[in-house]
Amino acid sequence: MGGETVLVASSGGVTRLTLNRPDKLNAFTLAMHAELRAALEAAGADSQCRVIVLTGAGRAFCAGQDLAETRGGGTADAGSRLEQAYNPLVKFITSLEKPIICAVNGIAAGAGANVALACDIVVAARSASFLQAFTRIGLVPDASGTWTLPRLIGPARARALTMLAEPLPAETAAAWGLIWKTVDDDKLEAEVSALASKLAIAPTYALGLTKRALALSSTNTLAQQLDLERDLQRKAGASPDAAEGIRAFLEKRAPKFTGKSA
Ligand code: T3D
Repeated sequence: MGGETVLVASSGGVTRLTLNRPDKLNAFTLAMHAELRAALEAAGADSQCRVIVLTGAGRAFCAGQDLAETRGGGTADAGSRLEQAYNPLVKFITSLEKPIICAVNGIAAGAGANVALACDIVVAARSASFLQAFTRIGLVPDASGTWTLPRLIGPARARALTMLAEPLPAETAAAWGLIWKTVDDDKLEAEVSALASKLAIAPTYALGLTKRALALSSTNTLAQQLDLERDLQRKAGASPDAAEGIRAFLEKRAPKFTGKSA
């Protein structure tokens, strides 16, 4: 299923989206953006889908913007592509109240790195790397890199990473807290499938509210965040999954979550 540039496969509550321009290291074209957005929106609206996995075909995850398309389209207003394609993509990924796992199967460069880092749980193959390639070609980091990097790894590392534009090995990325973990290349598929299967039977509604709370914490004061936690706990506490989770605990059995809000 899906289009030419994004493959879509759904099974057991998991929707897997594969960026599919392996000859060009899955660099983003406007066509790929459109297919990815359509696939993400469909997964978001699909009540059967409880977790999304984003990965790349071939030896790379994604090499960022397709620079041949950039040159072909003229460089007069590089900001307009962000406005039309990258910014809505990052906003969609970060505000979707379902978990998104990024399986970084190889190099993630430019906006490809930052789209990966916008996902909720990032697992990388040990041979993968993250490259803030932008300043190599006279551009500034985008797709939320200047927001995400200092928050995840601190300003000193964010400055060096973006200004030197050197590849960061996946293992260092994990050691710095930029991503969740690395696994041996031949274990990536199995590791991500296991995580996705676990999340596919988790209380999706509570996961979505958790994602919202963590996102808002970056701008909230402690007092605002405490109020938010109270409000979200009120919603989660009234959900059938909370009733089931507590009942299952007391009955000493595994819970059967539906993922629904009511
Ligand atoms: O104007 C705007 O749109 C603003 C938005 C900007 C967002 C951005 O993402 S800017 C950053 C764009 N990305 C880059 O600058 C990275 C460019 N790629 C590379 O530096 C290298 O390809 C890598 C370090 C990622 C990997 O190097 P390597 O040696 O393993 O592979 P390669 O030989 O360079 O690439 C293989 C093929 O993919 C090659 O095509 P060919 O010659 O075999 O037909 C190469 O041209 C193509 N490719 C790789 N990255 C891109 C690309 N083609 C178009 N755009 C790319 N970004």
